[in-house]
Amino acid sequence: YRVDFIPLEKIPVWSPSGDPSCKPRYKVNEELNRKISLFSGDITKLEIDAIANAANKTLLGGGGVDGAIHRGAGPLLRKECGTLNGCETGEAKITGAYGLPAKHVIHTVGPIVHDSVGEREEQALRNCYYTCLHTATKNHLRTVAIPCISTGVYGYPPDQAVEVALRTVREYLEQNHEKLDRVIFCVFLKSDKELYETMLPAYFPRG
Ligand code: AR6
Repeated sequence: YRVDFIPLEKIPVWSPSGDPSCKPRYKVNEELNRKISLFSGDITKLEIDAIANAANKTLLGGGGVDGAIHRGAGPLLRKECGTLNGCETGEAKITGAYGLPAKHVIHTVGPIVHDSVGEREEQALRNCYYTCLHTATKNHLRTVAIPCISTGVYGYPPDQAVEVALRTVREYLEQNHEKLDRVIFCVFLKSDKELYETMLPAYFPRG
């Protein structure tokens, strides 16, 4: 047991504070609202069923959140990743989490944005979120945290990525609410925390 591990019980369900700065885009659904959290910090500390990794196609490690996950998990993660034959953009592969407090890592590969976001990139990012949730439910995992995929080194504008993330999770939960207990949006930058706080009321409005 390590004191800096964060169990699910310590991660509050998201609840909006103050006036919503955004018009709702979906109906009020308190059941879904209770399944959402916004966690600001290091995803590798979360003691939950699965954390998603914003990896690259080799799955052999890298910088950013990928680097943090591999550092925390230790060399056995890289060893298992080496048996997976990589991963295509928009797809996901699941592994153990080894030295991390989570039970599994779901590795996904986001799109690289060169100049502006097109249909292809948006669809690929949507696929990342969808397939992470689908991989979790297929494996009977009920609590999952997802970082801001593609918005670091891969250059996806965070203000556009947040909409894809929230929309995809909302739609997935509407179809599969009985299969998941919690989806945690894990933000690392203050600017992303603010973006999510602004946009969450549009996708998960309160009654
Ligand atoms: N916990 C949560 N989020 C984090 C952490 C952490 N410990 N560290 C960084 N972030 P990035 P990408 C945030 O660049 O854009 C790697 O080299 C970060 O602030 O990690 O999908 C891979 O191997 C940002 O908001 O992922 C690939 O080559 C978000 O994670 C490439 O980067 C994603 O930033 C993938 O690029």
